[in-house]
Amino acid sequence: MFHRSWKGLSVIAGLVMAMVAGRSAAPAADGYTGRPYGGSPASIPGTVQAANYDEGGQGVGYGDTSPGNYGGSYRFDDVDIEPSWEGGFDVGWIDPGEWLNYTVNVAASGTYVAQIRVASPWGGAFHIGFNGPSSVWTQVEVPNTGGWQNWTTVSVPVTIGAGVQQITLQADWGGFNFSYIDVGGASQSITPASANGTRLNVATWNIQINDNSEGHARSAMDAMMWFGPRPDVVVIQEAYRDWLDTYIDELQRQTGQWWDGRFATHCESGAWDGSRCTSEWYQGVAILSTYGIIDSSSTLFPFSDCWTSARAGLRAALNVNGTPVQVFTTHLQTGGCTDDASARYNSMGRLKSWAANFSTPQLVAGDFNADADQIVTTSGMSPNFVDAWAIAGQGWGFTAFAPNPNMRLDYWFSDASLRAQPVDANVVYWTGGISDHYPVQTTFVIR
Ligand SMILES: [Ca+2]
Ligand SMILES: [Ca+2]
Repeated sequence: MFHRSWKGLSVIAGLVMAMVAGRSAAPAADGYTGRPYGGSPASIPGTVQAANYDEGGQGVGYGDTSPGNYGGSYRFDDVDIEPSWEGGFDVGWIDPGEWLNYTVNVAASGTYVAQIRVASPWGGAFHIGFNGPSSVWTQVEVPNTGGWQNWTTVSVPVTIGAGVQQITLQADWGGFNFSYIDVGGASQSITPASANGTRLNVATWNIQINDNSEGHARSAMDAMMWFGPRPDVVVIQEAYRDWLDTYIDELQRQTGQWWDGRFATHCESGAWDGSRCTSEWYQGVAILSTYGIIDSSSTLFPFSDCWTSARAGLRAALNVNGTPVQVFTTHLQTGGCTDDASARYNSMGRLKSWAANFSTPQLVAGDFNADADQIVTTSGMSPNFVDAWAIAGQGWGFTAFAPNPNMRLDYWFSDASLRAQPVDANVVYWTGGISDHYPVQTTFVIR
């Protein structure tokens, strides 16, 4: 499973010898003859540029299937490099099986988030590895970003050891460009061996307010309590302002437990006066929880669409066995009356700035109305938040619209510290006729 340039067995042998000798510095892969570009290993945490792969040539620093550099930029061996529209350079013309090595120096062992900047008109997949003290070899999917220079960030948690080692990026399927890897968000408090921590089961659902009857409100809550595992926290969009107490009442009836809740309404169309909302809409978002809400607040993202002049952001701080967990939700703009994509990116920018005022761990859920041909939500939420589906979900995760979903509109994110670690995520492909969206269930381990 390890990359052929790693000499996997001798790496393991070298590591065992190092441990026996009690050395803290881990050995580089035995027999590896590549040298870091520019003379010294790139520092981790930090950013590694795609075009700065190791010196040593074909079969050592890289494996490239076509002679020469198709992009004609930056370096002149076989790796195909072109200028990136975001600045700097990217590696393109990536074919399945091609690979690149990067010698890095990891300052401290721990769990980090590797964020890889990619662009692709149809999607792809690659493996990222850390050898030597780390033994990481994991697959990362590249989404369709809408073009060769439409960049997004894909994230994966990696638990790595300290010392000099190689990062390897190997294409499983080609068809994407790659510009850099940023490894950061180290948290010594996270260790993979630690199974303790609280498992927090959560679900988000756009419950479709076309039917705003009390019966519909109760049916939606009732349905969510049938999910397995049963959610401890429920976040809803297209919720009806007047039913907050009804939502809570139905959850309590179904579970026999006490529930807490908060609601925030969007601002009615034309009612944003430049600094405040002069008239609330009937529709909004809610956070409902079996854990007590110890603090809450809301804000408005004043970018208009067909229905509203500003969309609500809601926050509730939950007391999860003594750890305050900040849960946020929103429902972003849609309808095509204005530039929805800009409105959503601007709203996500506001959401990130707002969330930065509060403690971690943080979770964000909602309906981002993120049609793949319009926006890339993971990019809008990056680098502050990591898409839980990318870490713990299986498959595409399409949530809209019933009965033939082909869009991912609904998400759970966790902040990049990953103190809320996603360990399971699934779409509940059943709506009971309640909604045109499917709910997204996720389990986080809170530490
Ligand atoms: Ca080439
Ligand atoms: Ca190539």
